[in-house]
Amino acid sequence: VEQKQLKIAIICRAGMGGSSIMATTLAMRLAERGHLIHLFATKSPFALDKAPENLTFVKIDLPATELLSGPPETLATTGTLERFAREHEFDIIHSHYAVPYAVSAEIARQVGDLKCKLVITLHGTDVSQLGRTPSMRPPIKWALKNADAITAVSHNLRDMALETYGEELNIQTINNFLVEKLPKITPEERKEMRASLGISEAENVLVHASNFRTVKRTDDIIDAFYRVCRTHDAKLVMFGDGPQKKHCQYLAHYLGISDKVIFPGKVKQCGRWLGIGDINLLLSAEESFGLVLLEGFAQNVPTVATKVGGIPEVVIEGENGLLCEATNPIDAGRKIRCLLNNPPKLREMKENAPKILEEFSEEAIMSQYEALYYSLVD
Ligand code: GMT
Repeated sequence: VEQKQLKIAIICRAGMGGSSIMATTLAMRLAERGHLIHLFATKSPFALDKAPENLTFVKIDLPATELLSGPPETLATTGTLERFAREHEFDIIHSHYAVPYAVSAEIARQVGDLKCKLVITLHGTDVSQLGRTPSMRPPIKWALKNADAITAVSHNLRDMALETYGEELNIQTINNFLVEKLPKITPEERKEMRASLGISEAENVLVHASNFRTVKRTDDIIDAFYRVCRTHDAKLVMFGDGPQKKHCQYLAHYLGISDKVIFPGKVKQCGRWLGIGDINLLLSAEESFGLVLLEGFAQNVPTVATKVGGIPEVVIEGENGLLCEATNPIDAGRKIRCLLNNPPKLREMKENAPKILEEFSEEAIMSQYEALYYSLVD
């Protein structure tokens, strides 16, 4: 049976980050499946390369005001959504990241007396940090209570959300997925990409990619690497940019390892760049999922990652990585050395790394979202 075409509004953060990649890719794939999609963000999301025919990007205009301390994003999103929802009669509004989009969407429904259903996907700090902030929790909880469906990107995040916002909520886990369009780098490309950063084929390379927010504990990465350097010849490549980057550069300099730590900044197709590495480091203090781990696995790069949040749902100890204690660079350094000291084990883990990706395929996860939408509108 032919399934009904759905009219869906998706709202996402425009800046660098996993939630934006997930929401944008979801929007593109749904449009490719024949649904009519409007994607809302304050600027064109970086993962939106070429919009398919059924996808319209809507820029949320943030009015400049000298009166307030920042642009009123919540209201601008509300007003834009409400206007488009009336005109296009959306079946569903799907907010990615609860703050402020879940709240904006629920206000839009009430302001415009809209009949559309509301789906909210929780991504991480909208629970772990903002959910625990007294000024934020009540309005977010209000939107969650009124939503027709709530999803969280890992079981751990779902459990934390129930604890934070109330056990009475019905929250289902729909995991993140690997964006499959990036082909694996070839050995020749790996050689060239390494050479472009001054790294030879034989060197041990540790990689990291993030937005350098405090929660990523990028300074722990430098500290752990410093400990590895005492016994091993290696390089560390830290892709991305963000608030802690300068501090990391200073720390590498202070520890006398700045010639071994490379900061290429933001790179296109970051997932492919991870393929130059032997181990992908993610030492976050908290992490609801860790999309970057899937990107590494797709390039046969296992990980040393902290045992926090949803990371243990993605990292199978000894198969695609090793887990270490959070905020403990000594432990992280030990785990990295353990892999570098055992090349056959590291080789085996590189081969095994992509196995877990079957669970997190685009096809599997897209079908779960589509099934959820149909369960709400049928
Ligand atoms: O929650 C955040 O801090 C931002 C958010 C983002 O926009 O990327 O990151 C979260 O969502 C990603 C996609 O679901 C997850 O892969 C990240 O693990 C998660 N970050 C944290 O939990 C710190």
